[in-house]
Amino acid sequence: MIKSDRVTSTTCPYCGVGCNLQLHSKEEFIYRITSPHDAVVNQGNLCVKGRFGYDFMYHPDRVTSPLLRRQPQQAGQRTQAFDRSEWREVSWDEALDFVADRLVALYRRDGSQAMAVYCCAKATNEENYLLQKLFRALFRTNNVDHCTRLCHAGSVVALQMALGTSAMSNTAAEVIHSDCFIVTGSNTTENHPIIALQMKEAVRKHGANLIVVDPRRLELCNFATLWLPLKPGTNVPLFSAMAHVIVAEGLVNQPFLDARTSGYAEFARSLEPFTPAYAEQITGVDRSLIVEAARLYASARNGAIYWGMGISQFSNGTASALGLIHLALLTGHIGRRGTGLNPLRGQNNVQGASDAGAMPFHYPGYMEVDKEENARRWEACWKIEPGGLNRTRGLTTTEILSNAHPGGVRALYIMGENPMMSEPNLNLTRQHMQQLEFLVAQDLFINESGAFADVFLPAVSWAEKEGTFTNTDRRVQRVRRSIAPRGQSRPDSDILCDLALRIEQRLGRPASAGWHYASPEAIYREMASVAAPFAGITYERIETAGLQYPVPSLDHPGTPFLFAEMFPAGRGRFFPLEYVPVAEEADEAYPFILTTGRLLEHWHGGTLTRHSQLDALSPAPMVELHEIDAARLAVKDGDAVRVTSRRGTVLLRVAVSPKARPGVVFIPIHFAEAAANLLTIDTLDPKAKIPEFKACAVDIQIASKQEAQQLPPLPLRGRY
Ligand SMILES: Nc1nc2c(c(=O)[nH]1)N[C@H]1C(S)=C(S)[C@@H](COP(=O)(O)OP(=O)(O)OC[C@H]3O[C@@H](n4cnc5c(=O)[nH]c(N)nc54)[C@H](O)[C@@H]3O)O[C@H]1N2
Ligand SMILES: Nc1nc2c(c(=O)[nH]1)N[C@H]1C(S)=C(S)[C@@H](COP(=O)(O)OP(=O)(O)OC[C@H]3O[C@@H](n4cnc5c(=O)[nH]c(N)nc54)[C@H](O)[C@@H]3O)O[C@H]1N2
Ligand code: SF4
Ligand SMILES: [Mo]
Repeated sequence: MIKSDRVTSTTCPYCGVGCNLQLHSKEEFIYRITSPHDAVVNQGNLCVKGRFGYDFMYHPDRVTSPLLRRQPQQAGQRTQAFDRSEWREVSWDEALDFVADRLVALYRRDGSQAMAVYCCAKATNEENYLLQKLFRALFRTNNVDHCTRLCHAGSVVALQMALGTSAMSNTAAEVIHSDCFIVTGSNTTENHPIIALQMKEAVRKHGANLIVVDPRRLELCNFATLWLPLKPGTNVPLFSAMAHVIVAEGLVNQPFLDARTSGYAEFARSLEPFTPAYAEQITGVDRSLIVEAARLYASARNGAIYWGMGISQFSNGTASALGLIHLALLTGHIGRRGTGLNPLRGQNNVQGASDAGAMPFHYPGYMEVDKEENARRWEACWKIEPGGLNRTRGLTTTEILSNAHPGGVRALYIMGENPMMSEPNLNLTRQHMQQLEFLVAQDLFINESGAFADVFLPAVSWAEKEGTFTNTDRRVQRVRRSIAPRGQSRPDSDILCDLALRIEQRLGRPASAGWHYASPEAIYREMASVAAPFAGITYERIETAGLQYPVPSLDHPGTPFLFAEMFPAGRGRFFPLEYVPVAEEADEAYPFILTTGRLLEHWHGGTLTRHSQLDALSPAPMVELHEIDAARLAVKDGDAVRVTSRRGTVLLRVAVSPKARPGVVFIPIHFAEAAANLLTIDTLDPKAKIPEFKACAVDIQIASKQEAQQLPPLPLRGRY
């Protein structure tokens, strides 16, 4: 019988903007996505991914029954299996018993340090809460992390150091209340498209001055008052020179400095060498532009800063983010509407996964794992004996894999991540993956990492489950089920509770009743009962529109902007900076700087978007070059080239682009057949442990005719 059409209100599964979606479905088929004009976040606007990128759910490659590898895998000799014939379909009981047996056996043999988990910034808050609870409460390990490590880790560490907290301080839509805003290291048009619309509105309708600081000539430059095209990796001298100008010209906000900051005098002294002339030498940006940008931002009534991966993904990522924080502290452009320090969060729920404790240093609510009182509170909540939880900080994402060897990490559980595309230096990452003794993948597809697994557990997409996502401006929003799970696939939360009970039984722990939840909301409320910022959030309160945490009590209205009165750390702190160049500069053998990033139509390793109609819009790997470089190499648009670094090589087509800067080439990260991370360097920021994804040295050679024939033609896409 044909049921009538349903319309289900939910939240977009792609980026951190968190647009409201209405899924139109008939029976178990979603046939259209729209958004209402009164949607708080996006006012009815959607980008191409939110509107058309949902059909991956129905792709024949999607796995909808549990799978075990036919050929048992051994540490050191693990292989990749994409072909379904290499797997055996099994029942959920067989799959989960197998996972529980193997995990418990390895835990008994090698202890908690041998266990590790990657949580999932695409899954819900509730699911991430459960997964970290499972590993912390049952395996007593803090080796819990997720893709935030590869993303805003530098920003998070810097914000924690300077202010004592790390989320975006203001609401993105407040940009229309700024009279000057800086966008740096963020290709907002392609990666946070709806926020980019609001930025353009701020310029065109409200007359704001936009300052773009980015090596590439981004689409937003068309709206900018100033564009500072810096050389990749030189954020620290650029922002320190702006600070130098602000101090030297007396543009500081003295009352704010006196009342709300500490360490200014020493910091001001440390700025002396960072003259605009010195910065021009290093960054390649004309000194007059640096001076003008500093004046424009400092003399604004409400100045704001928005930033992305071009700040944090460097071995000097923490210092780069501190450079921006200093500008806000010097000028007092923080703590009011239309101001702020705004690291644009990437994945739909990377903010939420971090909030829910998917981190090696923090329980849910950013409660440090090495503080006794925090451990005590979670022990009480999880009904664990006092002293039972591990008080030692765990390994980060990158450290988990590099510690995959006998005596180190032996078992890895991956819920919805793809390190074999997203980690740097993939040839090395592959060796690490092979060293694991046991690997579980819980996903919708067998991606490049799941192909190494012993067991595959089929999860459902966002449209087949209930829960919450938290967007980039700390807004907790509902995710609702529109259609039934495909095949035997199950929501991550179901899989995890079922598995946890089987593990508890094997560990001989008394059945704790800690894994029977009446609803996803019951999971959320358990987390909110200990994690103070979420105490006032209930599903009823976010029925029609989300709430921005902190929401400390049930009658609190939520917090659109932070720091009106003070910083969580008390005073905002300055940290004198040194300029440390990137690990690998261009040289004779590798004469170009490679920078990597994203395209509008695709998502990371492509697991979702390349199984969607979106792939037709951008089906081919490519390298963007400036016309001067194209002439130097004697190549033209569409020619096939080989790009090689000290670590690997890829084959792709040339896209001569007005966005490129001479000497700097750009490769998008979405294409497994020419994975950008075969080239990137695995140097880490010492504090945040984030890899240097945004700069390494490469060489470019014209490909042979045979090689060229392997590549599809470039799409006729509009270039943004
Ligand atoms: N379509 C699409 N949207 C996405 C994603 C996706 O995969 N596809 N991913 C999401 C995720 S997880 C994230 S984290 C965000 C990322 O969103 P962005 O931060 O916008 O990501 P990138 O494309 O990596 O671009 C970063 C920018 O940094 C610039 N850059 C490079 N070097 C430097 C430098 O030294 N200094 C400065 N100031 N800039 C530099 C690059 O030119 C580029 O414009 O996007 C989210 N949105
Ligand atoms: N060179 C280079 N490398 C980079 C970057 C860069 O700019 N340059 N950016 C880095 C950044 S910022 C990030 S965030 C990382 C991203 O790195 P990852 O998080 O590893 O990448 P994704 O491709 O988003 O992986 C998400 C996986 O989750 C699955 N999935 C989706 N929904 C669900 C769900 O509900 N449940 C489950 N169980 N699975 C689900 C998808 O099928 C997919 O396999 O990449 C990093 N790597
Ligand atoms: S801007 Fe982000 S949240 Fe909005 S529709 Fe596009 S991908 Fe989805
Ligand atoms: Mo990210």
